[in-house]
Amino acid sequence: MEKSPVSSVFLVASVFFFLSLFHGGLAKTTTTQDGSEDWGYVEVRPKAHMFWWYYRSPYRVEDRNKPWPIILWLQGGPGASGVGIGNFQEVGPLDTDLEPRNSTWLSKADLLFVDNPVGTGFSFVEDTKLFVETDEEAATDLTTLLMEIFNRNESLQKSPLYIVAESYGGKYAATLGLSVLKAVESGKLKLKLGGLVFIELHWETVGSHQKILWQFSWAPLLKDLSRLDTNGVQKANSLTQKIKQQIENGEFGDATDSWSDLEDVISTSSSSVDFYNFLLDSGMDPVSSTAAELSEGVAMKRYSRYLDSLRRSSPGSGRGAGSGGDIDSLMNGPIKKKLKIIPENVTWGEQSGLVFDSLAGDFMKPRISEVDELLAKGVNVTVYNGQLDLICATKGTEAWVDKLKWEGLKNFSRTDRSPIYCEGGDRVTKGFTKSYRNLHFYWILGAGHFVPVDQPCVALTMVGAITQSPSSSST
Ligand SMILES: *[C@@H]1O[C@H](CO)[C@@H](O)[C@H](O)[C@H]1NC(C)=O
Ligand SMILES: *[C@@H]1O[C@H](CO)[C@@H](O)[C@H](O)[C@H]1NC(C)=O
Ligand SMILES: *[C@@H]1O[C@H](CO)[C@@H](O)[C@H](O)[C@H]1NC(C)=O
Ligand SMILES: *[C@@H]1O[C@H](CO)[C@@H](O)[C@H](O)[C@H]1NC(C)=O
Ligand SMILES: CC(=O)N[C@H]1CO[C@H](CO)[C@@H](O)[C@@H]1O
Repeated sequence: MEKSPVSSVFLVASVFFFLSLFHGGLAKTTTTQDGSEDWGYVEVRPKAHMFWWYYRSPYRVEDRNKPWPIILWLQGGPGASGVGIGNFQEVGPLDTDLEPRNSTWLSKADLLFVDNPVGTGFSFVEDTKLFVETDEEAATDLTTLLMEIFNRNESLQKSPLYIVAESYGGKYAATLGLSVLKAVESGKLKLKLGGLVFIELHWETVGSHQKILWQFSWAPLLKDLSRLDTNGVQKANSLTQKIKQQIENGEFGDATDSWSDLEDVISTSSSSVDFYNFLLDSGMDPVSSTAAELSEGVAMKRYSRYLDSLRRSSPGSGRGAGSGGDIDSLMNGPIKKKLKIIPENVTWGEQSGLVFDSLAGDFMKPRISEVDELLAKGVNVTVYNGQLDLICATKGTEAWVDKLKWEGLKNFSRTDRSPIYCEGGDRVTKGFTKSYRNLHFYWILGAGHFVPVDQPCVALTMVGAITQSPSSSST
């Protein structure tokens, strides 16, 4: 893609102080010291309002050959809030205690968070008929949002946009990637697409006659890890057969329900293995249950248990934010107050059951042909996977990659991996990576599903490399 110098001119948002939002009168600024953050609603369709929040990096470097990148973060779910979870629990400038996060991805790029699709987080619809029912509809709404934000900000247009997704967000990324390319080609959208990055299209199915790779990988993997025995594997297998049959029959909604049953069976047989880190028990890892990247039924159960334990044991309770690290109180309290534009009757929730339900018919549908199309068009596609992730097990992701029809796949498979280390850290192997032409893969060691939370340092190194960020090192 064409490179152009980054202009330092950027439409400035106001500096916001958290003054008076904290008991004890403790004043804080956000870590974007130059104060450039901005947020708003875009009415993506009549009566459908999508919320976005943009942070301009205070670490911007001017480099003629390497424009400063922008990352659009897509949370999964479907229905999980990027503005809350991705921002405050994973990669944004502040954590849920409103303390600075030293591993924020802002040190490599500007960050754009969205509550996508409409109905998620602070986004809302004035009529429940307006929820999206397919990934394509979600992509169309997001493209409308990008037009609104990018078309009138010339400085933004000089930065390449990287779509970075976690979990179900990977499915959105594939459809959004194509939708953005189309809008750019037709002149409707003015931006440069830098590339796509995602993990874990774990609901992905590959053609009706092939295996459902991720779900099929759960039981054998857990058996190898001593977390399931043969009896447990047998119970899981009868459900995976059922899912396979339902997919073949095109019963995608039923397949989504069976997927949830499969999670339950595995959970019971394994004494509650954590789907986000197979070394842990459910609810033990720092984000999982609040992030609710789960089927709704299971999510709700674990979610309340996790929040209860958070309230009891939050290391942040009694500190500045007064939210005790509870993201729900944070978003509906100090953050809502700071943003000022959230309608009174819109309550932030980290996972919208209505949004999930509305997408249930699309949930199990594959997006691999979209990824093939993007690869054929020369778009850089990066897949990353945490070693300890179960719900999107690496085994499944690798099998998924093997099903690509992209002409470079054979050579990709033959290419050797290189070890990666944490930038500025010691020479401990933190993962591996390989690339062939525009397909890239990162294996991140010691990380579960929430890679930037479990391995913040190497995640930052990875994102700097993918976006070719001109920042020399992390801050
Ligand atoms: C893809 O990424 C590589 C670096 O990994 C870069 O050299 C190349 O320019 C990128 N291609 C596009 C089309 O952005
Ligand atoms: C962030 O801080 C922690 C401890 O305070 C430290 O171990 C870690 O190396 C720091 N990370 C970065 C990216 O500076
Ligand atoms: C909030 O209330 C207004 C009227 O005050 C109404 O028009 C709107 O639909 C409500 N929004 C939601 C999400 O309930
Ligand atoms: C694969 O690699 C071989 C050997 O380097 C090369 O001749 C061939 O053109 C490559 N094929 C593709 C499709 O990239
Ligand atoms: C994200 C961003 O900076 N948006 C700005 C784009 O330009 C308009 C018009 O000047 C501003 O209002 C936005 O804040």
